[in-house]
Amino acid sequence: MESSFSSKRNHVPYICSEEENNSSKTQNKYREIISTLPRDNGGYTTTGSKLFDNLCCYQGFWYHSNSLEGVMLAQEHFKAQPSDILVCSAPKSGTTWLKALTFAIVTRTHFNDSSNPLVTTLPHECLPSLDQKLHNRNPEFPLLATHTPYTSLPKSITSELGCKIVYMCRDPKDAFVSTWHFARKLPIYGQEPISLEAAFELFCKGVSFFGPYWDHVLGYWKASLEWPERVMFIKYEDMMRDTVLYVKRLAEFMGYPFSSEEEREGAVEKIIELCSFENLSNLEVNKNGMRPPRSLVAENNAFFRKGKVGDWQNHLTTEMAERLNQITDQMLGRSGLRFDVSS
Ligand code: PAP
Repeated sequence: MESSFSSKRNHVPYICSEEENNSSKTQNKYREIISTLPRDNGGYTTTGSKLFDNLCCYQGFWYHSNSLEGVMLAQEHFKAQPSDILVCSAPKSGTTWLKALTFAIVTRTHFNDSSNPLVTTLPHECLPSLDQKLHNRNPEFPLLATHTPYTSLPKSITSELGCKIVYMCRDPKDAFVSTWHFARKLPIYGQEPISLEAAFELFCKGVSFFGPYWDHVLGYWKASLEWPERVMFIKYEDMMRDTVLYVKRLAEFMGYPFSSEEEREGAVEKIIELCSFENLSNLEVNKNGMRPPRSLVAENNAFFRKGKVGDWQNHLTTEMAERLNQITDQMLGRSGLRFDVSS
């Protein structure tokens, strides 16, 4: 099912022309670099899953080569504008939710309940992606999204004149379990679905999509401490615990604060309801739709599994959980960032 919003939207190229973007010269340049990158995934070169066996390491992070071309293209050509808002996350950390919330907040005066694109479109398709090869910016809504680690973002974003960034992260145990489930739903890549144990070993060694997970989180965490007015750092667990508070903070940070009148009329609650797991996961487009072929091939329902805090308890042994907690403690060190690793 092609979504109505994505097929009608009128995005303009922001990096380079489509011809240039797709030119075999550009593609070959990046592919040549990618072919030289380390691929030793910590001794697990034959997990049986093409998805995990094709990861390569670039600037200290692990990528599937398809997504890396887009990252490189953005690094070379992307020019941030001060009005841009970049929605960032490590995979499976609440991206879908954060995309829906930011989109609903920014566009709230443009649509009514039934005309909102989120009703007919997977949230991922509502925001142009920085690391997709066809780069474009919606002139009306200045939102862009990426999984790219902070240190590998285009310089025009991280420079002093760059744009605002909102970042969502999640307890690594839940992020891992969510990633493993998702990977099993990508039939196109896998001959054999990867076992939980093999995926766990890789994750602990830092070999995960856009991982090491902890380095991804720390990059944005440190940036949020250094430039709090430019980088907003949110935990999935906090957003779950007090969604009203964090949605208001998010709106304010992005420059779209709710007026007292809007608050009185329940605009915050309406957005929360629209973007809730229950609502989004039950929409026809998210139950039975497919992402367009240019994106990662997945059924839309793969992005909606449980949407709960602490589901790791149903999948990880006590030893596995302790090991991840220890790595998390060690990696976060004295950064000041904590997940509630005792739960
Ligand atoms: P992505 O990085 O591939 O875009 P992302 O959205 O970050 O995926 O992660 C998916 C997780 O968010 C899933 O978690 P689970 O596997 O533990 O269930 C998914 O269920 C959850 N999720 C999706 N939409 C929402 C939502 N509206 N509210 C809360 N959680 C959500």
